Amino acid sequence: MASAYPNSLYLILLCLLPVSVLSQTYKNITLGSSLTAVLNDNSSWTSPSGEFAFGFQQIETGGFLLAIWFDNIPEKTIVWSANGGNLVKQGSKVQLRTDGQFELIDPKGQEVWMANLSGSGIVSYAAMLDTGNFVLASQNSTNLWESFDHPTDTILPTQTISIGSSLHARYSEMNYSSGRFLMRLQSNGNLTLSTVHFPLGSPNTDYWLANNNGGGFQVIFNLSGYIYLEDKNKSIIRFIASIGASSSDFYQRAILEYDGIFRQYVYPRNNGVTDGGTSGWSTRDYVPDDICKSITMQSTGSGACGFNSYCHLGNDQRPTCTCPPGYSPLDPDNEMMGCKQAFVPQDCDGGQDADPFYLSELPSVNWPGGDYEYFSSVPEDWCKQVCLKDCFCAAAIVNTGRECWMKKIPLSYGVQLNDDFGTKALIKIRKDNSTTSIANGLKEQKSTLNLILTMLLSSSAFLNLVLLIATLWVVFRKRRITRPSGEIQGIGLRSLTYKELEGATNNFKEELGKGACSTVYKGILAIGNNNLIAVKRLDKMVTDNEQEFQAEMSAIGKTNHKNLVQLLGFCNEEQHRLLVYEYMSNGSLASYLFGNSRPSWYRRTEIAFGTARGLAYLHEECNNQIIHCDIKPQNILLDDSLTARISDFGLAKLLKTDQTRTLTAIRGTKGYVAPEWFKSKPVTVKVDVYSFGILLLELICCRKSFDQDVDDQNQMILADWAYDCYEERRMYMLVQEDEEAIQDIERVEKFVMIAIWCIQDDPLLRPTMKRVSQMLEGVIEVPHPPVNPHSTV
Ligand SMILES: *[C@@H]1O[C@H](CO)[C@@H](O)[C@H](O)[C@H]1NC(C)=O
Ligand SMILES: *[C@@H]1O[C@H](CO)[C@@H](O)[C@H](O)[C@H]1NC(C)=O
Ligand SMILES: *[C@@H]1O[C@H](CO)[C@@H](O)[C@H](O)[C@H]1NC(C)=O
Ligand SMILES: *[C@@H]1O[C@H](CO)[C@@H](O)[C@H](O)[C@H]1NC(C)=O
Ligand SMILES: *[C@@H]1O[C@H](CO)[C@@H](O)[C@H](O)[C@H]1NC(C)=O
Ligand SMILES: *[C@@H]1O[C@H](CO)[C@@H](O)[C@H](O)[C@H]1NC(C)=O
Ligand SMILES: *[C@@H]1O[C@H](CO)[C@@H](O)[C@H](O)[C@H]1NC(C)=O
Ligand SMILES: CC(=O)N[C@H]1CO[C@H](CO)[C@@H](O)[C@@H]1O
Ligand SMILES: CC(=O)N[C@H]1CO[C@H](CO)[C@@H](O)[C@@H]1O
Repeated sequence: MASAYPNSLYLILLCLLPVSVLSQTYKNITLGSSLTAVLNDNSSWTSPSGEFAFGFQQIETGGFLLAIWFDNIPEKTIVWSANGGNLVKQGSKVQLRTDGQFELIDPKGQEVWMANLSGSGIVSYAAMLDTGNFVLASQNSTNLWESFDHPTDTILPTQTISIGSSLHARYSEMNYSSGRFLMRLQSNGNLTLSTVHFPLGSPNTDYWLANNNGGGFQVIFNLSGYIYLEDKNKSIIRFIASIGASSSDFYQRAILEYDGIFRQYVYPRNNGVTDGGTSGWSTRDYVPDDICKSITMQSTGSGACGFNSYCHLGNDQRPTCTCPPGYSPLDPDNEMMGCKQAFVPQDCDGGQDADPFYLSELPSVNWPGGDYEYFSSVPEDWCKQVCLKDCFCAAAIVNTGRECWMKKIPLSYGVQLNDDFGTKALIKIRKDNSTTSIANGLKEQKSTLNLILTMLLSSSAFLNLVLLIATLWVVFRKRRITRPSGEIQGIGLRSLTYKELEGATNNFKEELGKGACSTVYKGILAIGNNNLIAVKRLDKMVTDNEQEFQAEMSAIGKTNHKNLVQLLGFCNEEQHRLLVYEYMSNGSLASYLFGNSRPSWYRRTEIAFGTARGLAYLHEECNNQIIHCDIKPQNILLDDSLTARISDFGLAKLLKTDQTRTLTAIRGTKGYVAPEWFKSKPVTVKVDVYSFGILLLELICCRKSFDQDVDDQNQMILADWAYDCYEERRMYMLVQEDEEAIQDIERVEKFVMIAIWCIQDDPLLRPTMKRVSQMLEGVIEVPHPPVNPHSTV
């Protein structure tokens, strides 16, 4: 690769740098060595520290991958492979031949893969290095081949991507064949992510661009966990992962995943020591932010998801591909691969027999690709009739602007929108199939009722009866005795009946928690990605305005962030107001933090990062700014992977406490409430910053903000004590007996400084949550906080 470019000398020097540093630690693999793929045998060549191994990994029954993986962790995560989609059978062999060629052969002796040596010289040994680089070197230790120069989908610290190099996403999580996405540093110096003309690997559409004006020379992944594009002068053009993590504390990797997102992952090296082994790989940073919206329509290709499906971001910010009603996944194991019609399509010879089909509505969904006809200024009903009668029409898209698009199969670039103009998709489905949705069933019932009414009205003999029925109808509608289940409000938010929730919670049997104006129950319901739900029953509601409630639900439903507990649905029926959330298996931060065993310092810092990011999102990034008003450990929940997820957001407005400022109506909880609540100052997002500051101190010290049982009176109020310790430069007092935190005392101090900034009496002095988040993560410096927080006005 080097010889093709004018700056080859520079490149060779760069390549040699890590080698010379590590050359003493080689464990040489000599000419004539080989490894054989054997079932349930993990013979491999490991690096001197044991961190990486090179050898065969069994991927499925009888299929082996020649790979490099992290060998010190139970997951054995693969970072490179030679034979990707072409798994080899048991008995295959990788050998360093005596003539210096390095090859993979199948049991019959046929060559499957061979290292393409560059430069002059003959290979005299091979070595698996501690960086994760596997090298073939000559007598004088010049590398003639290295796995770092031939990346598959992953890069590791000290690895670079140079001009002309690329990463290919795999087909699915466990299928190492080339997939649909590509990252490349082009010869014009632009770094891009693009879709490919699948199954070929050639690029189709760029969906992310690091730099617009060329000039890129190399992508660097350094030992501090920063990944950036730099120019020839070593100036940083753009950070790709800018959060950072020290390689001495974490195993790290960055991978272009099969869903098209480039993610940086970290894995604590001391995993399990203080944590009970609960952590694993966690995402540090990723691009692009929202792949569903980044991949825009082109003349060919399917978009972020496969054909006929549509894309939306899941709760964990991962794209989810969903089949429309009446369609089923092509590959049940890989939702990215698109959907097929699960019914017999309309027969164009069938005359005008449109009866066996109906249109199912998908609000806020659009497939920009697949148009074959467009009408403007037409009523929606007209559009529906045209689509039903037209055997080519698979779906119609309409909006409130009286526009109508006719779509043919396959539908492409499907996406769920959130700033729509009343856009909705109408999917044509055959009636006599079992896929008829509940929503549609109810719609039909309603139209039958309308039909009966019309019939009755046409006969004067039934006038009295008509009046009676009409009255009942009005009452029926007003009291909303039954609401159609499955109705979608905003984004994927379901409206549920009280009965359904009664059933799901087994008549509100298992109570998860109780607050001032609500009780939370555990339940089982097939909704969202999981079957477990948490149902929150609002006991006290200040607002009984129907529309306001709906509007609030739809606003909360539109928020979507990996550090928020996602609202999945709600029930608004007669006097019942219930909210349905994802179930969080690891309970609240309060029980985690103040429980019997102290969570590790690393875990606590991760929770601080997560909470800060979630709040920053609520304050600055989502469409309608949301002030939480009640940040406390009871409202921070922990999911399966112990990621912090903020719950109960968006309720402040519903409970109307932001307008009444009497002491009793303060929504916040004592100890976490910002001083301006008690004064006649406006309540802003800064009240959350205050509460976060208190929470951060609790995270640092693993104790409650107010604790009467301490020996020293001065330590009763955590905020005051922390300030004293900071002022007297005795940080270690705050984390006594916490070895891990003591080791990281500089960070402890930094966190305390941030907390002191957050709890300033003057809201204007408190930083924004975005800034707090950046300071916590070390992206920006933390200035020294002003004097004692309470001394300001
Ligand atoms: C091996 O490398 C040469 C030159 O670097 C290139 O022309 C050739 O296509 C490569 N072969 C394979 C199989 O990659
Ligand atoms: C190693 O040997 C090759 C020829 O075999 C030569 O081209 C190269 O410059 C040598 N490298 C070093 C570092 O001596
Ligand atoms: C590995 O092989 C090279 C070349 O033969 C030699 O210079 C070096 O000392 C060897 N290293 C070890 C640890 O055996
Ligand atoms: C992986 O996906 C490719 C492409 O669809 C397919 O041809 C291949 O059979 C799959 N491999 C495995 C092991 O499932
Ligand atoms: C890529 O780089 C070139 C300059 O080398 C520039 O002209 C072009 O506009 C850049 N952008 C894209 C999207 O290719
Ligand atoms: C990695 O890059 C970041 C950002 O440029 C820098 O602050 C840090 O010192 C670098 N670390 C190493 C080990 O080079
Ligand atoms: C890189 O450095 C050279 C010479 O020092 C200078 O002429 C050039 O403008 C610099 N390029 C960039 C992108 O800064
Ligand atoms: C033959 C061999 O090395 N087997 C090992 C494979 O890995 C497991 C777990 O790492 C070991 O328990 C086996 O001994
Ligand atoms: C989902 C479903 O039941 N699809 C069926 C629709 O009807 C055709 C034949 O009429 C079946 O082949 C599909 O499996």
